[in-house]
Amino acid sequence: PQPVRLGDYRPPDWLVDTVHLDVRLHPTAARIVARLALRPNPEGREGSPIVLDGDELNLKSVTLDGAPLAGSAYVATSTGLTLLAPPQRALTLEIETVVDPSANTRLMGLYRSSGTYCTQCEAEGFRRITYFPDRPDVLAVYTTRIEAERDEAPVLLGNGNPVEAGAVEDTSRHYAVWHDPWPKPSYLFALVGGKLDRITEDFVTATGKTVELGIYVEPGKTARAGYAMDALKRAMRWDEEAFGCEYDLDVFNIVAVADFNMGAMENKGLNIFNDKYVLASPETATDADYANIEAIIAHEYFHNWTGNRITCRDWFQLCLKEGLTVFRDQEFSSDQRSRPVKRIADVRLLKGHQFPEDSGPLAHPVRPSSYREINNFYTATVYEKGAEVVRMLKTVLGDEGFRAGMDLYLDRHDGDAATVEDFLACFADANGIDLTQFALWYAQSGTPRLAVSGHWDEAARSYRLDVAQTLPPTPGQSEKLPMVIPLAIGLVGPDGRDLPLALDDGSNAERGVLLVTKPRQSFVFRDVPHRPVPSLNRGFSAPVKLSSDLSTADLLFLARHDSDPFNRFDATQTLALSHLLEATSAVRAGGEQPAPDALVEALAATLGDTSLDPAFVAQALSIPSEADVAREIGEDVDPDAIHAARTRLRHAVGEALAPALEAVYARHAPTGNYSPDAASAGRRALRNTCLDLLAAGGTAKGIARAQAHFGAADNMTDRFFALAVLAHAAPDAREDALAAFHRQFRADPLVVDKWLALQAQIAEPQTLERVRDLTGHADFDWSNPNRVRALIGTFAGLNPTQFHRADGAGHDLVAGAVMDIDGRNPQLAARLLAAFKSWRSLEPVRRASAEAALRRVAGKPSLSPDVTDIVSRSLD
Ligand code: BAL
Ligand code: ZN
Repeated sequence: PQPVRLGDYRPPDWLVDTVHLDVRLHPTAARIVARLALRPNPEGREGSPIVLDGDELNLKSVTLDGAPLAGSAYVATSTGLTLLAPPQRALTLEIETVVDPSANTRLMGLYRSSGTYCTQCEAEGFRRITYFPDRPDVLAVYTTRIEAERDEAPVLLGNGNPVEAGAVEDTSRHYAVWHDPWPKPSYLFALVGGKLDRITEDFVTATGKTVELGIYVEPGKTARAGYAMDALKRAMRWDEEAFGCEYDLDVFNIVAVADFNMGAMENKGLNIFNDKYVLASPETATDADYANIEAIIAHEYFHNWTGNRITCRDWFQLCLKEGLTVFRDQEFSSDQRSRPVKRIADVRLLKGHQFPEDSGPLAHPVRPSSYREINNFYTATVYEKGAEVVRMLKTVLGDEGFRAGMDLYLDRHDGDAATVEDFLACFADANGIDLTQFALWYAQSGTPRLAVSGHWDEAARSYRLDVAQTLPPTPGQSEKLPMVIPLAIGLVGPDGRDLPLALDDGSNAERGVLLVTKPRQSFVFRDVPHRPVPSLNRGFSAPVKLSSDLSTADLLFLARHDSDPFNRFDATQTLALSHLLEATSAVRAGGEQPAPDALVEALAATLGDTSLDPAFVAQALSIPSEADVAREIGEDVDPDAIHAARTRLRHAVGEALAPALEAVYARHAPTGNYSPDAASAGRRALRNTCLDLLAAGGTAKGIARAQAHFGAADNMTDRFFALAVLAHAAPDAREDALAAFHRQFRADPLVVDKWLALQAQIAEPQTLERVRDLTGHADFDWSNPNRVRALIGTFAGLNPTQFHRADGAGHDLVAGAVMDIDGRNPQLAARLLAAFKSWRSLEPVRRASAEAALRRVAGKPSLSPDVTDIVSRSLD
C-alpha cells in the first residue's frame, strides 16, 4: 500500500450525524443493517462522491432515502463502497452486509472468542462490520439493536445506555437496544453477545449521579473480577479529583475475553479487555499482574475523556490520546502505590522497549508523519515516550501550570477530534509561553544524548555544569534541531544534603529544573562552598541518554545519599552497567573478569538501610538485564558474552552478600494472608529478590531454599518466582517443579501462559527444541494471541542468547512462526516480527543470520500489509 501522509490530511467530504445499527448475531452469517444519516461537510470538497471504507464484507443491499440504489449508482470493491454522484444534501443510506464472525481470525471487526461475540474496531475494524467513513474525525451518535439466540448469547451489550430489551416474538431469539448520546468515531464502537457472568456495583459521581458498573467474565470466573472492580472505582474517583473528569453515562461495562490482540480497548461505555488484565486471584495472579490490572483498568477508563470525549483528528495524532492517557495511568498508579518505585518501573520499561525502538530501523517520532499500516504504530514510542513528553510538559510548567493547560484542553476541545497542535496551544495559552521548540519532541525521533560535566571553582565558590545535547540521525531524519530538555538536578553537599540552587544570573533553577535548549549550554551556580556531587536528570525528568564525568566514588556517594530516590537507584544501576560492560569485554577477549567491588559496596549499603521501602530495595538490587547491557554496548553485540558476564556477576553478588541477603530474606517472611497491596507486594519483591540472588550464588543451600519456597508458597507471586529461580538456576530440580506447576494449573490458560513463558526464557541451547515441542503441546494454541506471545514472544523478547543463537536457529524459529501466523492474524505476526528491531547491533555472524531470516520473510508471497511494513522498514 501507498504511505498515508500527515501533510495530505483533508477534512471528510461527508459527515455522519447518526448511525442506527441492527445487528443479528449468527456464528457464521451475522447480518448488519446500518442506517446512516449523512450530509455534505461544509469544510469538505463540494460535489464529492460518498466514499465508504469496507473490508471483507458481503454486501446485500443499498438503499438511498428508502429506495433501492441502482447498480450503476455505486461501486463496491474489496476496500469500500463509493456512491458516485449522490445528491448534495442530507440523506439516509441503508446498507445491509453479512459477515462471518467465526472465520474472523484477525480479531478485528466482529469475531467470536471462546463462543462470545465481540468486536475490536480500533484502528480500522469498523469497516469489517459495515461500510463507513472509518476515520476518527467522523463523529456520530450511535443506536445499536443487537439480536441473538437467547441460549447462545443471553447477555447483549452495546455502547452507551440500555434503552430496551425483550424477546423476538415467536422465536428463540431476543434483542437489546443501546443508545450512546455522545458523538464518537467508529473506532469506539463495540458490541458483545455471549454467555457471561457479571459482578456489579454502583458508583456515585462527584455531582451525585449513580453509575451502574458491570464486569462480565466467562461463567464461573466472577470471583476473579473483584480486584478489577475495586481498581475501576478507585480510578473513577481519582480522575474526578486529579483532573475534574466525571463519568458521563448511566452504566459502565467491562467485558473480559480470552482472544484479544491488544491489552484492552476503551470503547465508549463498553471496555473490552484481554482477560489477562481483568482476572486475578492470589492463587493465579502475581503482584505484577495485580499492578497491571490496576493500571490498565485505569488507562481504559481514563480514555473516556482523553480519547473519547476528545478524540484524534487522524491516526497521526494517536499519541494525543495514548501518550496522555499513559501519563495519566502512571500518575494514578503513583498515587495508589509508591511514586518512586512506580517511576523506576516506568523508566525500566521505557529503556527496555522504547530506547531500542528509537535507535533501530523502526524508529519513528511520537507523532509519525507517514505510515503504511497504522496497526504497527501502537508502539512504545507513541505510548511510553508519548507519556514522557506529557510528563516533561508538566515538569516545565509546574503542577499548577500543567493543570491549567489540561483544564483548558478538556474544556476547549470537548467533543472535538483534535491534534497535537490543539493540545499544545492549550498549555501555551494557559501559561502565556511559547512551546514551538518543545513541540520538536513530537516531531523528531531518536533518543537525545546529553553529555554533562561539572567544574567546581574553589576560589569563586561557584560550580559550573557544561551541558551538550545531540540527537542522532534516525530513519528519514538526518538533520536534527536542538530540543528543550528539562533537566532536574540537585547539587549534593558532602553531608548528603542538597545545596540551594542559586544561578549566577540571579535566578533560581525553578523547582530544580534547568532548561537545556541549545546544543551547548553552561549553568553556573554561586555560593557553593564545597565540591558538590551533581545528581543529574532527577526522577528521569527527560527521556535522554545521559553521560557524565561522575566517578565511581561519586556514584557510590549518590547511591547512599541522594535525596532523589530515582537517582539513588540509578547510581547503583550505572555502577552495575559499567561493571558489566567491562566484564563483557573481558569475556570476549578471553581475559579475567574484574571484581565488582564498588557495586557490591553499593548493594550492601542499600540492603543494610532498613529505612528504605522494601519495594525500592528490590529494584535497587536487581542487576540490569542482558538487554540493558546490549543496549548500552550498542554495536557488535555478542549475547553469549553478556550472559556469561551477567551470570558471573550475579554469582559474585549472591556469594558476597549471602549473610545480608539471608537476613533480609528471613526478616520479610510472610506474616498473614496474601494481600495484593503495594506494601505487601514490596515485601514479597524484596524477599524474592534475595531468594534469587542467593540461588545465583550457586550453593546447594540457595537451591534448597528456592525449593522450599516453591513448596510453601500460598500465592502465585511466591510460587512462580521460586519456580523461575529453579528453572534458571537449578537444571536438576527444574523439570519436577515445572511438571508440578503444570499439573496444578493446567486448567487455567492464563497460568499456563506463565509456564510457557518461563520455559521460553531458559538460557540454554535445548530451549529451542523445548519451545518447538511446546508448540505441539495440548495446552498451546496458535490462534490465541496470549499463548503465542507467552511462548514465541517471550522467546524472541526475553531470551537473547537463544533467539540470537549463532547458528541462526532461533531467528528461523521466530521468522517461521511469523510467516505461519501472518495468514491468520497479521497484527500478531507483525508484532512478533518487531522483535528483530535491534538486529543491526548484533555481531556480524548473528547479524547475518537475522538479516537472512528477515529476507526470507520479505520473500514470502502474499504477506499481509502489517508484516510487509515491518519487514521492509527493518531491512531499509
Ligand atoms: N486504544 C487501544 C488500547 C489502548 O491503548 O487503550
Ligand atoms: Zn490507550
